[in-house]
Amino acid sequence: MMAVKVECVQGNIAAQQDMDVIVNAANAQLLPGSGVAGAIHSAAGPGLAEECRALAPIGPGEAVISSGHNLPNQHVIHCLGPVYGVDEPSDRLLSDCFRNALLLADRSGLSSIAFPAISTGVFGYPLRDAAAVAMKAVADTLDNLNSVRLVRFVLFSDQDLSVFEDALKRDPGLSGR
Ligand code: AR6
Repeated sequence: MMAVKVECVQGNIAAQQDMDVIVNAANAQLLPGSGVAGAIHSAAGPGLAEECRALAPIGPGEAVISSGHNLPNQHVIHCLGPVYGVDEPSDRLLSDCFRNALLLADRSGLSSIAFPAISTGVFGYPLRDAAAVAMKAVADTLDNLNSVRLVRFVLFSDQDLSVFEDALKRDPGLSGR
């Protein structure tokens, strides 16, 4: 198994110049929304929403891939996270988002993927719990990756960054990598 690097940075998911694919915290219809989806669609331009029409709707935990349009990235993977306390089991559905996105990127031959903190905005998932789920999902998927070499989590605030860095350090499958 080749090494996969997992890192956390503070920033804007729509401004990751060096990544092959960025992940969208989408809605079921894959329409431009607020937060991550708003930032990605406005940077990508209207061609993204047009392409997405044929890919929608998706269900919680699912991931689909589109081109990146005017983004600096070749592709966007759109994931629908669970609405916390509504789409159950929320932890399983959130974990499916990360696993399905990683496997889709890998099958597409991509080597770097950037994730936002899916479900932790409008969808209400507690950040600390979401961070632990995200890290475990990545750790559990590593053995199945052949082309993905870099997994980056992009957090909007310094506070959110420290929560994700802490979860990365605590995950038994990722710490010490
Ligand atoms: N870059 C990185 N992180 C961001 C950015 C950004 N540009 N903007 C917000 N965040 P959210 P969800 C953080 O609400 O909870 C949308 O309208 C934010 O602080 O974007 O999965 C969709 O259309 C939070 O921690 O996604 C859906 O209807 C995290 O990203 C719904 O909201 C996710 O916040 C999806 O809700």
